[in-house]
Amino acid sequence: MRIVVLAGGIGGARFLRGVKAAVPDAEITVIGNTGDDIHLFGLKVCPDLDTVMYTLGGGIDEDKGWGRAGETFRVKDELAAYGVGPEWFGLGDRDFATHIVRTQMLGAGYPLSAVTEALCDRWRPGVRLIPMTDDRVETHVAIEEDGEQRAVHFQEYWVRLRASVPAHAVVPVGADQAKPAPGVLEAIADADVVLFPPSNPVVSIGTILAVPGIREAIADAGVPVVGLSPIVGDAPVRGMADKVLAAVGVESTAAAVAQHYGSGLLDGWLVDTVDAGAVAGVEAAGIRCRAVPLMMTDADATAAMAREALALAEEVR
Ligand code: GDP
Ligand code: FO1
Ligand code: CA
Repeated sequence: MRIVVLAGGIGGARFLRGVKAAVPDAEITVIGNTGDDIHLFGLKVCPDLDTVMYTLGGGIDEDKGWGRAGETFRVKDELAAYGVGPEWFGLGDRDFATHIVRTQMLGAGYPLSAVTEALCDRWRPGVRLIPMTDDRVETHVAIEEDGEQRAVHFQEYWVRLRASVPAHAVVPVGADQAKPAPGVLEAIADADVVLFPPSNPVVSIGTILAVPGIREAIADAGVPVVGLSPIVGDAPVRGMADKVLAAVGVESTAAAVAQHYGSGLLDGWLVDTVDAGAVAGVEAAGIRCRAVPLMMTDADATAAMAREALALAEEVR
């Protein structure tokens, strides 16, 4: 079975563990969000690609959900001693090596997709991980801080400001000019099913869908497209997705997220059992909907979510 999964960071990576466990012989292609990418200290950092790679490859810090296990921050401290920041972004010593290798290869002329493949040679994530594009895309957020309006990089909004200031718009800068990375459209066209994990609908999946051609390829693939809600009980399970949903005018409910994707894209939608009351409304909008447990508390619960998503895909096929 060929499964294509659009993935952000933590929500996508953890769900992918469930997909791997549920269908061990599946051929899984992950289209990763690169809108969170940032250049720091001359290095290219790809948080969501790395979160998927480390999580599936056994190198993730399980508590934080990002960065390397057993991490130290000596390089960061030394940089700070030179007065070189940003101090608000915690790049660890082990993680730095990944960004050095990536930046070196990019400098030698390899596209990000080839670099990602090379990094995965070490981590063996058990999926094919492809960035959504080889072109530079950076999500920026129009904010209001101290009475002034300005645009900041997504990481500054998310990590430094903790999404605590009003956001008026979320813009995937460069997406309109970006091309899907090699293999992305082919994987979608060859897929038996496309899954949207419980990733951030705006800055993870929304950004991937903003690359011209990807949304169209999914709609045209003629295969079931099934998503899982990252919103449970009208709030994100973790993080601040409610803030970026508000910025694009979408309510923080499982039903509103389904309707934001729309019946033109989504065939099936899973909501958590606490949101069972949302099922009828989603179905009225033309999207098959089921309420099942959606908390990725352990491996079994996560695999069960993947099985439910694939079962719903069979129902709508
Ligand atoms: P990020 O890039 O690291 O923010 O990760 P993603 O975009 O892939 O996923 C973030 C989303 O995952 C958040 O909006 C969370 O609500 C959602 N999430 C995290 N853990 C769970 C879980 O156990 N169940 C569900 N349904 N959603 C979750
Ligand atoms: N998230 C944080 O909240 N604080 C950090 O200091 C931080 C550092 C960091 C370093 C490498 C990396 O791959 C991810 C990192 N993240 C950090 C997570 C990252 O900002 C994610 O993009 C966001 O959490 C949303 O996806
Ligand atoms: Ca992300």
